[in-house]
Amino acid sequence: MPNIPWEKRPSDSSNIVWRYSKNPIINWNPIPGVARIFNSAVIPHNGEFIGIFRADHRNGRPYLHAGRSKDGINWQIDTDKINWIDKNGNPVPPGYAYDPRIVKIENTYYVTWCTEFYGPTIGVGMTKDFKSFIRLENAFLPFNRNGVLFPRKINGNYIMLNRPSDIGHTPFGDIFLSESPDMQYWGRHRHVMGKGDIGWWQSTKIGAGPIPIETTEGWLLFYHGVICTCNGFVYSMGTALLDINQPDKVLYRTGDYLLTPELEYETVGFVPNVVFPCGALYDADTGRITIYYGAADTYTAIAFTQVDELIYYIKENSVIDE
Ligand code: BMA
Repeated sequence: MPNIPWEKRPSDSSNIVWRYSKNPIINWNPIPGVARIFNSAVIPHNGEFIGIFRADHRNGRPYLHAGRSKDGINWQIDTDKINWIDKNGNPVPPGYAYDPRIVKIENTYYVTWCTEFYGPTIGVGMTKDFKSFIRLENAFLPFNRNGVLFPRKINGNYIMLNRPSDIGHTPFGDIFLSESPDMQYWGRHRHVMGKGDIGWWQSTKIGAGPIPIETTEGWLLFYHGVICTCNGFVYSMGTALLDINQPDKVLYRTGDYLLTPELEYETVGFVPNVVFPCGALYDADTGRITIYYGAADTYTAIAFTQVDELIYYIKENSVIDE
């Protein structure tokens, strides 16, 4: 994907991850009836890009909308939410839906998100053409959030990172991994990594972010980490490398965040102080990575990094706290 969004690191910056100078790329009231679009996921498609967006409607409830872009920055987002159907073509009632991820596995696009099922858990759906969207079984019992599939089967099974949680705002949380032979039955649950005092920014809870990126050094994972301050939660972004064949094994993990709320669109908004990555584009030839993140539960923003520099950084600064 040579045409993924890209901007050079500013000459006065030595950050491993740097923000797009024209952030945010999606602002307040982006389409009729929708107040805010954030925490959203993107994927390459026919030389262009498709996004699955978390759109908080003016009634306050979040739904998923599809969108298209030639450059990954300017988006045409459908004004209608995605209407899921079941395998027999019958409409599935739209519950709330938030924090989507999208991945292509063997010619099928899978979407996972936080769905309504007697409380939040992980919904799963698929599409081949972005016209009909078929709802599959929910992956887990309530309560669970941050369901993130790997982009290929590992040892014959689909693998999903996930974060057991509660029905509220969850003052705890580690990243687990579950396996499925058929995208229906999930089991062989494993603990991947915990919140930790290795960095106070991730001391309350953590959750997987974009689809893990396969590299020669392991699965590159971006995740969010949360601290509970006297003014509430603050969401930052960290990174880790997981073993290629046994991805519940953490090889390296940084103690410092890569991105934390600093700029106005991250610190001021519907929920202040949130940086929440849900999508990433990777060009293997140049090593460029574009990360899509929600800012302050209000905006969509992007940031950039270079894979070889990032991996070097993770290895040099690794602090494992398992
Ligand atoms: C989490 C999710 C995210 C949100 C975050 C901060 O529990 O609801 O969608 O970005 O809280 O409000």
